[in-house]
Amino acid sequence: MKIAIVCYPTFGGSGVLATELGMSLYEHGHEVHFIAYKKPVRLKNLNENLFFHKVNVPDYPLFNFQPYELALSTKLVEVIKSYSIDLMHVHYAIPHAYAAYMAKKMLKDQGLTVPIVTTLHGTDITLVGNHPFYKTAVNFSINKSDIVTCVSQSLKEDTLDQFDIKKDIEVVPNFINISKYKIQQEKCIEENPMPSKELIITHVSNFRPVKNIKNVILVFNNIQKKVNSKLLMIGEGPDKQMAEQLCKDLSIQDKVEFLGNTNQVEKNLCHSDLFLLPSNTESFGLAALEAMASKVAIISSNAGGLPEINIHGETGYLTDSNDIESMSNYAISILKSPQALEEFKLKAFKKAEAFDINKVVPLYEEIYKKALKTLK
Ligand code: GMT
Repeated sequence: MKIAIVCYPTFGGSGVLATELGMSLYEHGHEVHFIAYKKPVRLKNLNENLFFHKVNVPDYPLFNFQPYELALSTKLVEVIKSYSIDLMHVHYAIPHAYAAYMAKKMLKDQGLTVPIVTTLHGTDITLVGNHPFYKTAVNFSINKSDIVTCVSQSLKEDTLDQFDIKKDIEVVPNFINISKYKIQQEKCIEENPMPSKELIITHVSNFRPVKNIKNVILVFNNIQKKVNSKLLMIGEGPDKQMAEQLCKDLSIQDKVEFLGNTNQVEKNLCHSDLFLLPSNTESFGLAALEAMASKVAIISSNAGGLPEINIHGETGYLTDSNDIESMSNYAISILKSPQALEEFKLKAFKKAEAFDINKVVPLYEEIYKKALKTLK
C-alpha cells in the first residue's frame, strides 16, 4: 500500500507514535510518505520507499496567521497525485483531519478517491478540540473521516461524550518496540554492571500545564527525604522554568537534572527505577509505556487512559493527580524495598509487552484494508 501520514513533527506523543508507525509500515513493505511542516524528530533512514514531504507556509504580511491548513491540503493533493497514494492517515484531528477532508474533496474533483483514517490522540479532543472556537470544525472533520481510531477506551468515551460523533470509533492502543528496549537494557547492564545506590526517578513530558510537573517536584521532594535518590526531568516546555525555580526554593536543585529534549529516551530510562506522571489529563500516556518497556515502575495519576496501562498495585500505583501525599507514600514504599521494586519493574515490563509494535501495527493494516473497501 502507499500511505500518506500527516503528523506533528515534534516530541509530542502523537508525532512519535505516527513516526514509529510509519517506519514500521515501511518495514512491512508499504511505501510511506510523511507530510509535516518539519521532519519528524524520530524519522530516520529516508529512502525510495520512505519519504518526507515538507509543508511550506510562506510568510505574507497581510496575514496575521499563516494559513497552514491551506498549505497542508495543497501538499496532500500534490503528493497523493504524484505518488498514486492509496490512503491518508492523519494523526491529531486539528487541523489535520480538516485539511485531509479538503484534500479529499479536491482530489474527488479530479476523479480520484482517497480515504481518510483519522487517529485521535487526546488533547485534540479533551483540551484544544473542545474549545468553542474549534469544536464545530473538529466535530465535522471527525465525522467526515472514513475511519476514526483513538488510542484508548477512555479517549473513545470522552470523544463520544463531548462531540456529536456519528461514526464508529475503533480503539487502537499506542505501542512500543519491545525488542528495542530489550537491546537497550542489555547495553545498559554492560555499560553499568554495578548500578549506584542512588535510586533514579524520571519524568518525561512536554512540560505543559496539563502534565502537572509541579507535583513531580513536590513528590520527589518528599521521596528524597526518605530515600537516597535523584530526579531526571526530560523534555522542554512552558513550565520548565517554574519547575527549576521550585527546585531552588526547596533546595533540591543538586538532586534534580533537567536534561532537555532527547530522542533516545530509552537510554535514560534504562537506568531509572521509578517514573512519575501526575498529569491532569492523559488520553494514553505513551511516556509511561516507554518507561514500563524499560522496566521502570510507575506512579501516575488515574486520569484518562492511564489505568489502562498502569495497573494499581502491580506495575505501580495510581492516585488523583493532586494527591501528593499518596503519590509520595506509594513511591517511598516501592523504593524502600528492593524486592518490591524488582517485582513492580518486572510486572511493568510484562504489561508493556502486551503493547508491542508487532501486535498493534497489523491492527492498523487491517483498518487500512477496511478503509480501502469503503471505496468499492
Ligand atoms: O501529551 C501531550 O501534551 C502531547 C499529546 C500529543 O498529541 O502528542 O499527547 C497525546 O497523545 C499521546 C499519543 O497518543 C498520548 O500518549 C498522550 O496521553 C496524549 N496527551 C494527553 O492526552 C494530554
